[in-house]
Amino acid sequence: MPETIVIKSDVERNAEWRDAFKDYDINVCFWNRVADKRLVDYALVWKPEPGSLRQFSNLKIIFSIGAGIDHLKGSDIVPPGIPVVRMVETSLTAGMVEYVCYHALRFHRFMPQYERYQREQQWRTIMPVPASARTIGILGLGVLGSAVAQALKPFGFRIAGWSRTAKRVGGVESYYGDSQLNAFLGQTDILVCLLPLTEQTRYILNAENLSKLPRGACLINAGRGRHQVQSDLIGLLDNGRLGGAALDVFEDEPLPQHDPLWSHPKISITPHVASMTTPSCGAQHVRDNITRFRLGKPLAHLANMERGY
Ligand code: NDP
Ligand code: OXD
Repeated sequence: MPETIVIKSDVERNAEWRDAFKDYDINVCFWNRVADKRLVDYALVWKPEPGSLRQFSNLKIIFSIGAGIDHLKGSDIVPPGIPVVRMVETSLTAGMVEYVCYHALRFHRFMPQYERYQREQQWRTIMPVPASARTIGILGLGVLGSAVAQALKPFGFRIAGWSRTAKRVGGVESYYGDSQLNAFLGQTDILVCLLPLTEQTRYILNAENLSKLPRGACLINAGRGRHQVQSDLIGLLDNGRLGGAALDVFEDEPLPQHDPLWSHPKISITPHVASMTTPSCGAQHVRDNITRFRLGKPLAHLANMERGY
């Protein structure tokens, strides 16, 4: 009898997910529509309720629909002993590369200022800065951070990355650990956050750290909303310490109607869409891992739940 995977995604994408598994030897069923819970072997989920995965007593692997696994942290979400695999797939990476490159180039070429001049019907020139005179610093040099670094390199920027452990990514200066954070921030003109949300990284984008950036530096946060202290950010933008911010993620999502971030003139907002898993590519990653599991091979992109990513 074929194995079964249960999927908890946005319902509008169910048909796409079903299609993406159709040539694979597996039954697909959807959340709240499982006939026999004991027959579920795998779960592919985004934000399951605490206790809800416990209903599948024979679960073998939990797959996160997203790259981040912070939605699976917290008591009684992942039943003890069940491995968690994070999402790593080509279209998710490509989407993040597009989002970050777009905003980095937008800040580099003073587009927020030119958009304001246009609204004010002002014909004004800002002297260009060559890419070679700008440093883009990426917090988190993992799957997404490294891909972004490689994509930005050909423009001629100086690229630096900060991670927990030292990295060798071609043409990227590696900074690592808490002791090198200040040196990394001190020379970063455009700061990109692609960290996972963990106890160590929570509120890392606070006034103390952001004040170490050169005056007028810009921030792109596509990691998680709880990386940034929103009131600190507004203060630094208002007093000119920061030149602008592109934010895709927020402490509370959806961003509340009356949040001051919505109307801040130096902030550009997107509703957590920097990148998204595409069912066809995401299913390929899940299928490859299930095949590895069936053959007794180690799983790829296994999350370390203790470490938090
Ligand atoms: P990875 O696990 O591949 O990379 C994480 C990176 O962060 C690693 O380089 C790791 O260092 C570094 N890191 C973790 N903790 C610390 C720390 N305490 N100090 C310094 N560095 C640290 O993750 P991905 O690149 O795949 O994804 C990153 C995040 O992007 C996700 O967790 C998610 O929050 C976010 N995301 C947002 C999306 C959006 O649409 N806004 C879409 C997809 C992802 P090391 O390698 O040395 O351990
Ligand atoms: C993710 C996300 O983690 O979309 O993949 O936020």
